[in-house]
Amino acid sequence: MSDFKALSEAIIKGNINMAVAETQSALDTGNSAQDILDKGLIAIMNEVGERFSKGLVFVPQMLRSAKTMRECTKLLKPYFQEGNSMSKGKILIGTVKGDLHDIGKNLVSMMMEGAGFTIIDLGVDVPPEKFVEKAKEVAPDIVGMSALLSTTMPAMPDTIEALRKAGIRDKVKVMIGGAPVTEKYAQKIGADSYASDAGSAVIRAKKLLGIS
Ligand code: B1M
Repeated sequence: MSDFKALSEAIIKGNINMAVAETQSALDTGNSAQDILDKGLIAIMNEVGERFSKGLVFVPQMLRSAKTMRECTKLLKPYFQEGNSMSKGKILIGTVKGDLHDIGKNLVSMMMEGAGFTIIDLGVDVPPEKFVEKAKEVAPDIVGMSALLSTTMPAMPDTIEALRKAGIRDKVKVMIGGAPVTEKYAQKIGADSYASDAGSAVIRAKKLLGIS
């Protein structure tokens, strides 16, 4: 099985063509899509983050690596389809106000979709009132929020409060996630569920809605 060295190099350099070719080659040589995602793409983005913390790469390079990773995940999408069935539920998802990170949110959406949920994706930098407006319109089963910055995490309780003020808090379940978010934080702000990664987000969403 691959050590994903060439893939890692391509993503760090932001070489989309090479990274996509390496992802395809990893699939062709028998690596599972889950391993490519966890041991390859996500591990490499963590490495990019560490390099950024050390001042070895800067925002434009980080952005390029993110774009490269996004292209690679497209190849993995078909492998996370659980088969065609009726929608298991509606999930309204977005990255919270002030936050532009969307790779994690997109992976969660991809896995949820693969598991049979209908996804309504509000994108990034979503203010509480936008979550409320769309939730009123589409009546989701779950409102999902993602935050990658410690400075944007407070937008999560703000959104929960906005849902409460709009009178729809008890009509939806709230799930949160993102690298700085914890189970403890979810409990503190009154979210119904927390997931540390895209795979467990699916498991937790099913549990929230009583689906096995
Ligand atoms: Co940013 N960034 N960034 N960045 N960035 C981090 C998050 C950081 C940890 C890097 C570092 O310093 N080591 C740091 C945050 C520190 C902190 O607050 N704790 C940071 C910073 C500081 C910044 C800026 C402030 C930098 C600057 O401008 N000086 C700036 C902020 C911009 C803004 O948002 N307003 C910034 C900008 C960017 C880019 C735009 C360049 C780019 C994002 C591009 C994009 O997303 N389209 C970027 C990137 C790529 C990163 C790192 C390197 C990678 C993030 C990522 O995609 N990880 C990141 C370092 C790191 O995380 N190690 C970093 C891979 C992804 C699969 O993981 O998103 O955690 P993650 O998602 C996981 C789980 O968390 C979970 O499932 C996912 C899949 O398993 N999950 C959920 C996520 N959402 C969920 C929702 C759920 C359930 C589970 O339920 C609804």
